[in-house]
Amino acid sequence: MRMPENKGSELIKDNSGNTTKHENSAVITSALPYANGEIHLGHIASTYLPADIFTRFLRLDGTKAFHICATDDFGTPILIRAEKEKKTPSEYVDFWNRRDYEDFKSLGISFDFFSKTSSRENIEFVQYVFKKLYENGHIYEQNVIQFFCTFDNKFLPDRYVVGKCPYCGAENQYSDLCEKCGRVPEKILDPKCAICGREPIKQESKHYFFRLSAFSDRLKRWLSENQNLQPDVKNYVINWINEGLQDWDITRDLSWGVPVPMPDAAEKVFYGWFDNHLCYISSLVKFIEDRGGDGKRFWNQSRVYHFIGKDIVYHHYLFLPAMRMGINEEFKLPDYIPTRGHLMLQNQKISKSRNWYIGLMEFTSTFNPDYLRFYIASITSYTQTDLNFDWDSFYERINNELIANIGNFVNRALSFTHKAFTGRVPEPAGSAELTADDRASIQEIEKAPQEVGLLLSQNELDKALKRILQFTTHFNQYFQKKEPWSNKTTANTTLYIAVNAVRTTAIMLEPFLPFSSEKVWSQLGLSGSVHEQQWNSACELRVPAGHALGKVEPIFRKIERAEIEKQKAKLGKRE
Ligand code: B3M
Ligand code: ZN
Repeated sequence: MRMPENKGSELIKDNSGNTTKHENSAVITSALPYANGEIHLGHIASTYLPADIFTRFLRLDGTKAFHICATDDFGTPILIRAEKEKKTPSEYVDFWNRRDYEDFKSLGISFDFFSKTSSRENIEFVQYVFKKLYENGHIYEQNVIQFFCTFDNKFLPDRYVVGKCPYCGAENQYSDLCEKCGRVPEKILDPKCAICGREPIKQESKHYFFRLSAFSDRLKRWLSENQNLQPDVKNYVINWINEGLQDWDITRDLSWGVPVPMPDAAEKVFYGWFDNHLCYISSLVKFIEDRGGDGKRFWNQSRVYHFIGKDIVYHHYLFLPAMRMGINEEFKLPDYIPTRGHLMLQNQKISKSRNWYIGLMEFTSTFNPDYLRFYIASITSYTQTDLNFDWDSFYERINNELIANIGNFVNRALSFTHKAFTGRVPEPAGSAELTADDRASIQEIEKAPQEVGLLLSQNELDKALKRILQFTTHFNQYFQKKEPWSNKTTANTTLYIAVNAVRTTAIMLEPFLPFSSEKVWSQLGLSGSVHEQQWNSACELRVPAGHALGKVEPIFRKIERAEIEKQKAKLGKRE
C-alpha cells in the first residue's frame, strides 16, 4: 500500500482541532486496475490521465482534492495467474500493486492514496455493507445451478466460462461481461471451460443475490435528475433499466476474495464487483482518518467523481449507486461519473495477447512522459468516442505543437531576456506608452487562465489544451511582430510582458505537463513549485521588473523520425 506524501492534517482539521466543513473539497477516484499486469497506454487514456489532469487543476484552483485509487485484487483471473506462477494470491497481488503504482508514477499520475481491495479496511467495510444490505432486505439466498468442470474439478464462476453473448450474439465472451455490447449476460450461450475448453456440467450451490431489480425506479429517477452525468451515457443506461434489470449473484465458490460473513458460507467469497468499488470509499475514509479527520463526513461533504472507461458503465451507473441506495446513502452517490472511450493503437484494438499494446513504463523510459500526457490530452474528448494512438500523429503533435509552439515561445522569451538584459526582467514602459499589441497581450494574460479554467472544470481537457496553444501562438506572434532584437526601445516592454506570459503558461500547463512546467518554473527563477501556485494568480503579471531568471535551456528535445519508425516496427512483435 502506498502513501506517497503526508498531506498535513491541517487539510482535514481547523485550528481548534475540529473537523471543518468541506464545501470546497472533492474526492476523485479512478477505476481500479486489476492487480495482474503492467499498466499500458489503453488504461491511461480513458481514466488515469484525465483524472490526474482534473485533480491537479482542482488543487491549483484551491479545492481540497484527493485522488484515490487501488489495485483490484480479487477475482478468478488473478487466482488463475497466481496458481500458474506458483505464488500465493496475496504475494501475486502485492507484486502488481507495487509495480502498477510505479508505472503510474512514471507518468506523473499523482494519487493521494493508492491502496488495494484486499486491504483490511476494505474487507471490513465490504462485510459491513453486506450486513447492512442484508438487514435492509436487499439480499436473498438462492440455489443456483453452477458450471462445474469435471476435468479441472472446479466450480467455474465468471471468467472461467466463455461463450456467446445472448444479447448481441458476440462469440467468445466471458460469462460475466460482454465486451462487445457492454452488457452482463444472464445466461451465456455455448459455455466452455476457460481453462481446458471442455463443456462444463452443472451443479447446485447456494448463493447470495443483491436485489438490483428492486432499485429500478430509484435509479431511473436519480439518472434523470442528475444533470452532471453525460447525457449520451445516461440515455442508454435508462434503456437498460427499461429492458429490465437482473438481480446480481454476489457470491462465488472460491478461496480468494472477501469472505462472506454468514455462518453457513465458509467456502464462499464475494464477487469482485461487489467489493471493488467499495474500496473507493474505504480508502478515502482510511486516508482521511489517518490524518485525524472524519472520513464519512469528508466523503459526504465533497463532490464525488468516479472516472471510468466506457466498458464499466453498467457497474458504475447501476450496480454501484444501487448498493449505496441500499445502505440508505450513508455514503453519498457520485456527483459525476466522467466516462470516456477506449484507446485504439494504430487503428487496431489493443490486445496484450497479440502484443498489440505499449507498456506505460516502456513508453516513459523511452520518451519524456509529458509527451504522452500532451498527446493523449490533446486527443481525449469528454465523450465515449474511441481514441486512436497513432505514432505519426504523435510525432507531428509533439514536434509541431508542443515543441515548435509552446517550447519555442518559452525558450525564446527567457533566453532573449538573458541575452539582452543579463537575465533580469526589464522595466516596462508606462501605461501611456503601451501599444495596442502590448495591451492585447496583457489582456490575453488576464483572460486565458479564466477560459482554460472553465474548460478544465467542465472536464473538457482537449479544449482546454487547445486554448493554451492559442495563448502561446498569440505570444509567438507578438514576439515576432515586436522584434525585440531590432527594436531596442520597446524590447523592455515586450520582454516584461513575454516573461510574465511564460509564468502564466507554466501554471496553465501544470495539470497537463507536470514535469515540464516545474522546469519552466525553475528557469523563471521563481520560488516554490508551480504546483503550489494558485490558478487565479496566472491572470496577473506577477514577475516584477528586476527579477533574476534562473538558468535557461530548451525544455524539450525534438523527436527524430527514426525513433518513430523504430517504435512502429516493435508493435506486434515483442516477445
Ligand atoms: N478492475 C477494471 C475493469 O473492468 C476493473 C475496474 C474496477 S473499478 C471499481 O476495467
Ligand atoms: Zn475445464
